[in-house]
Amino acid sequence: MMDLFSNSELAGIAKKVVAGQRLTKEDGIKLMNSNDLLAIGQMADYVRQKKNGNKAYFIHNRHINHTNICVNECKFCAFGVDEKHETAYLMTLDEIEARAKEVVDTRVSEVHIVGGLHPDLSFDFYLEMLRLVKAILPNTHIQAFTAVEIAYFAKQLETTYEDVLKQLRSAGLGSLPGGGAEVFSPRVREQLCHKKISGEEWLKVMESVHKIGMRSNATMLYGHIETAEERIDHLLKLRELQDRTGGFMTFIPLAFHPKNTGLEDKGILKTTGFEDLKMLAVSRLMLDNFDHIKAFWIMVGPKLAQISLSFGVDDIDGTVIEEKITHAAGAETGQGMTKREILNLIRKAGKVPVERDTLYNVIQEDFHES
Ligand code: V47
Repeated sequence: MMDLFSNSELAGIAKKVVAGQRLTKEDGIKLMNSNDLLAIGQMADYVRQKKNGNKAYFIHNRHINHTNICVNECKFCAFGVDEKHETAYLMTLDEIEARAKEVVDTRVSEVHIVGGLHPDLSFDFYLEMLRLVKAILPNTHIQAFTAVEIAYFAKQLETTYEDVLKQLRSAGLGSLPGGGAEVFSPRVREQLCHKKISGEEWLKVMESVHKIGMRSNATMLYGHIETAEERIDHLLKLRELQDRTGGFMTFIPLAFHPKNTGLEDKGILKTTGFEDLKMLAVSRLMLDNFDHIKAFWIMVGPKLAQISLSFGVDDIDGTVIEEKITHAAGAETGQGMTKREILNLIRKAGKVPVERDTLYNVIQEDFHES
């Protein structure tokens, strides 16, 4: 690999990657500002190969977004609305039960539940929701509530993050997804989501999650007003927490979708394939202590998610079934993919498909061609 890059502006970084050395903030910014996508991709692929061999992971999951009612009013979000908005909804426990029952016979191993910050829903509703889903799907892992929701519950109950998390865990919570991180930069948050908890607070919630022995994911919403430096700072803050706790499983860069958001009329366009691949590959290179980098196919599209398997990515999420957050913001992808379609994408990329559970235990890896 070194020979290939000996004349490249990235030769110094390639040398470090091959030697397994940690990249610096300056390296990260240089990578973000470089257009040598193939060099960046090849380095990321080298790291991916070392960490995950030829395996590409997916999960049989279903998403449930119980409410879009949210007090936070983030400018980048087209999903959250005020209680009085014509599209406002809150699923009843019966409706949530029906969604869980839909997948009883389908070997779904994970239910992913996130929603808005509802102004007056009691904490008991969430506990009841978890108990209900767990009763219907006892062998299914529930990955639910972003760090932002956990902080909101703790504030409402005037208690600690740990206390909230332990109560939710007793009701069936298995792990936390990575949403709500956005970009940690106070400048970006001030402009886009000033009501949302700060980046430091998001990290504190995750530290509590890891402290009580639960795992979680991490995300970054990119492609709006953030700078290359702010992206790298975000990755470095995650890397620093991961050094201390080891609790993160996967990092998922989330490609911003502008339609119907407060940024649509600011001239911000959808992210492009080039940027998406670069962001995924740079994430692989900077987050040397994360085992997995995931391309959420709902956001980058199945075709790009497939290509990203040669650019540092080893996971393309899963069947999903019903997704509301990105689709509210104009996603043109389907609502779900079948296992057969996922297997085909992975195989045609020359990788070995591995169906995993939420915690990356292998469910199946010997798939017969079908
Ligand atoms: O927290 C909001 C983001 C997140 C938009 O942990 C938007 O495995 C793009 O976190 N365009 C929710 N993104 C989704 C999420 C997630 C998805 C899949 C897997 C996992 C995981 C986590 O979506 C929100 C926010 O950061 N978001 N609006 C938008 N217009």
